[in-house]
Amino acid sequence: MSWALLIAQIQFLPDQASKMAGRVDLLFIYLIAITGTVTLAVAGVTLFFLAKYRRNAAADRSPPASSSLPVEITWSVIPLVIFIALFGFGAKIYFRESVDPRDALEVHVIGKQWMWKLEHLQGKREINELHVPLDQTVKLVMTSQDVIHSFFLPSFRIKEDVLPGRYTTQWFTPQKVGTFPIFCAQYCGTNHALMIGQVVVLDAADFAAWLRTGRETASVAQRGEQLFHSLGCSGCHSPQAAVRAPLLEGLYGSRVPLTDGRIVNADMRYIRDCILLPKTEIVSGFDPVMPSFQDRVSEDELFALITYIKSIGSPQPEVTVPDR
Ligand code: HEC
Ligand SMILES: [Cu+2]
Repeated sequence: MSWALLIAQIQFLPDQASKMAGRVDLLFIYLIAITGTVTLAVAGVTLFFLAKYRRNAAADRSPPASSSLPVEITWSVIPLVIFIALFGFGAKIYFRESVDPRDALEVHVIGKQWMWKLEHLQGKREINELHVPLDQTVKLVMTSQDVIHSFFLPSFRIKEDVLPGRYTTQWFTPQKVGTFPIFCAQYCGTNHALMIGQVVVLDAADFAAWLRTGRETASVAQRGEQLFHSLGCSGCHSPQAAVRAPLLEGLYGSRVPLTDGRIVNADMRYIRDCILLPKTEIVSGFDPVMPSFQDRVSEDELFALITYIKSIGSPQPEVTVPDR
């Protein structure tokens, strides 16, 4: 490869493929500019004094005059403003990213050694590849079925840890048609470096066509409903059941009083824990008779059950404020 070609390949930053990318880059450049300026200034002054006060130079070595208040104030206030601005800028982006968007396409992500399994709510599944439509906000709900991974989409300026036993979310709005890399950014064992893939951004029509390809699959909610029957959930959670258990219609997004006096948001975390750790949060007024399904359901079955419970969920909007 010639030098010109090699240099043409060097990019200071990855593609800006999401709406957030420009803002993140601006913050990054601001940070580099400030720290670069300070570094150069300190190095410059150091070199200047090295030369000025070198041995045998005819410089004035008498102790300095007493300090000057205006100088002290100037060099305290100006850096303060510069660094507070940095904080404000970063906080603004952070808060924007932390609030879950409404009306987003939900995609489930399961990390495992050493691949990414992705699932669209319509039921379509992918491995190491994520197809998304242009200009549509995509919300990722992620978990791991083994160790800690990290879902990293550099072109969308998104990186989030993917943890066993927990759901983490991230979202982005693709702004450019094309393919962009997926990496795992958390060392997760031998083949960590091979845990890569690509995001394929299609325009709306191409995306709709892509969704129709392949064989017809049940939606995630439909699979959840089947599981709800085959695992015996419906044996307790139905009006005809002999056991007294709460009905799950309208549960998602509501607030649930527990026997210990707490009131919790019925979000994905809560429903997941109800299924795996039923003894930790007992709904007020019910007996703790629900068995744990800890080793009986896989991560994608959990997604399906929760999506089904969501689908029979609440008329009110989804709870977006976390418990903490
Ligand atoms: C043996 C009967 C029984 C079975 C089987 C059962 N549950 Fe339960 N479930 C209960 C009872 C009783 C409660 C209320 C007490 C508690 O919180 O543990 C409950 C609570 C829940 C809650 C919290 C409800 C609320 O109003 O906050 C969820 C969610 C739930 N179960 C889901 C499931 C799912 C999904 C399955 C199947 C994988 C399942 N349950 C299987 C008896 C059962
Ligand atoms: Cu990994």
